[in-house]
Amino acid sequence: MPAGPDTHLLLRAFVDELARCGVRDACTSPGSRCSPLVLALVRDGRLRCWSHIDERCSGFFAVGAAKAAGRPVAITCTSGTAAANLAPAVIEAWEARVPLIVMTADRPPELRDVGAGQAIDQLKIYGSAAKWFVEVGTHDATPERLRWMRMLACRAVWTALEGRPGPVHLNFPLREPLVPLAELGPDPLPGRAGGRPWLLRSSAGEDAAAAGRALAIVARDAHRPVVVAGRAEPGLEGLAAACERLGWPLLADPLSGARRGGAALAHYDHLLRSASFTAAQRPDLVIRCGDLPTSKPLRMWLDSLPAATTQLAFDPQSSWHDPSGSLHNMLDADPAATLAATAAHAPRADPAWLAEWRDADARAATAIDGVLGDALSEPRVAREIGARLPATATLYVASSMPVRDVEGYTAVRDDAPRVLCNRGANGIDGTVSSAFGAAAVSGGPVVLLIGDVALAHDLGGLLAVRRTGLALTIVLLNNDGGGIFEFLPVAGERDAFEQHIATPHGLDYAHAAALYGCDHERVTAVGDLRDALDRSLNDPRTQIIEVRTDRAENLVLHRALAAAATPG
Ligand SMILES: Cc1ncc(C[n+]2csc(CCOP(=O)(O)OP(=O)(O)O)c2C)c(N)n1
Ligand SMILES: [Mg+2]
Repeated sequence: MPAGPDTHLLLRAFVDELARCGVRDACTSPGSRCSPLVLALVRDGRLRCWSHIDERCSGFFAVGAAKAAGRPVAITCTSGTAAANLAPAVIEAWEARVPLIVMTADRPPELRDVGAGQAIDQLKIYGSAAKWFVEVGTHDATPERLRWMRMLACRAVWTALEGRPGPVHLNFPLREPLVPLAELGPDPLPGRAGGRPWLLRSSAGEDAAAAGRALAIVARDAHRPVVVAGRAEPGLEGLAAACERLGWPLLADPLSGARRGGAALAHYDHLLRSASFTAAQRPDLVIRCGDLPTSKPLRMWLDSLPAATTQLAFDPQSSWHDPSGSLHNMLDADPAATLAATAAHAPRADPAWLAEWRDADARAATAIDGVLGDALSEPRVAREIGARLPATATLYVASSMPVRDVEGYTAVRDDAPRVLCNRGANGIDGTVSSAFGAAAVSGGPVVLLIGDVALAHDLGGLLAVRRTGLALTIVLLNNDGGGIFEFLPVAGERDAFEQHIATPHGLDYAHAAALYGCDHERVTAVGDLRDALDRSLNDPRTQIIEVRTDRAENLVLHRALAAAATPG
């Protein structure tokens, strides 16, 4: 953390959240580097701070207190071997399933491994005995970072408690001056109203009916709820009917499986770019299911909603998807089952609320179709595939523009095919192999929509054609490089852009097809794409259906689409 009051503001917010989450006791031991942590714990006023000379005693005292109270105890120590002296207690806490919040002080990065005193490698120092490790880093006390700090403290407490309880370890690099040089002012980002934690995490267990009743209570005062559904496996198809019954707009990424039914909206990526639309359609409750969708306008919109707008996420797999720290509640419960149960208790929303969203969605669809016309462009291919594949098919989408175009341009469809994508780390690697893996276990045909760089990256994956006897339909969008980068500011850096970022390669994929024993066909018209798709879906061989596009034209087309489909 930097010098000045920032460190102390950030730590004050962190400790404030510990107290709001129910932490009542903290253990300290002496040192210089840890003084910001000690001061924050002592000065909060709500924690009983137990002082110990020896960190080993301090750690075991914390274990005893947490065990007896059944709630997490915070513990801090200074840098160096002090942190190592907590190891026996951290190990005991892990083995005995005792929740601890371990906050070690550390030297900042510039003072590590350069001969500065009392600096050892503290990163993951407790190894697998810590349930969760965070290198907190150094930050200015901006509202965004304060929000993150509050969320971090809540996550530390809930992580220590949930599932198998145990110790979590946060390592705090701290810079001098280690004491505040002036009175700390008011908090630039105060906590939630009513003393509530920034983020509450609760578990409904298997009881969807109970969760549904609880959600109906949360939704009771909401007149304008919105559901956001992102990637989930298994899919969230069941959300569609519940949202329809409730009259709640459902902003559904195709990767959620929920882009179906009378409440689903397909073109939120365009709608949410409009300041007038977002001002008019302001929700008073947001319910998030699955991962966060890729759409940047959607993410920015969620971040920009006022703090008073309750945002709740279903998170049964502990994904903690909340990069901006805007969630109020996380619920460890099945979203589709809970919303179905909610529909039994909550009244239907005013039909006008959903109708406004649907009308805007329909207008965006008409505008998109008008701009796309019948030319074979990248978004047109995504729209066509989304409309054409049978319900029995699986669409495997590559990262980069294919996943974005499928999100932005696939219409709502009740019999939509399943859509999968490697979005865990957003890599463009291994996509061909993953699609073959899906084909190995799927009853229906598997179609892979992939860019040229991603295909070049996993060309070796095509060996599965000969070695496994499996078949894919590969739709290759070949714009000779990473088309996505044309959208970024780096595209203006012409001296390095083409060669080092866009990476054109000039590969003729007909040769790759021949090498690996696939068919290859280049299509230039929508009708030809349809024919090629239909033929391939019934063919036991693997086809590469190639569509050549131009990166610069693709950028212009996307801008025209945004201009036409974004409400004025
Ligand atoms: C393994 C890996 N390396 C690098 C990247 C960075 N990256 C993101 S998109 C992209 C270009 C992808 O190009 P292409 O597959 O042709 O799709 P397009 O952008 O043209 O739609 C790259 C290199 C990544 N995501 N994963
Ligand atoms: Mg490309």
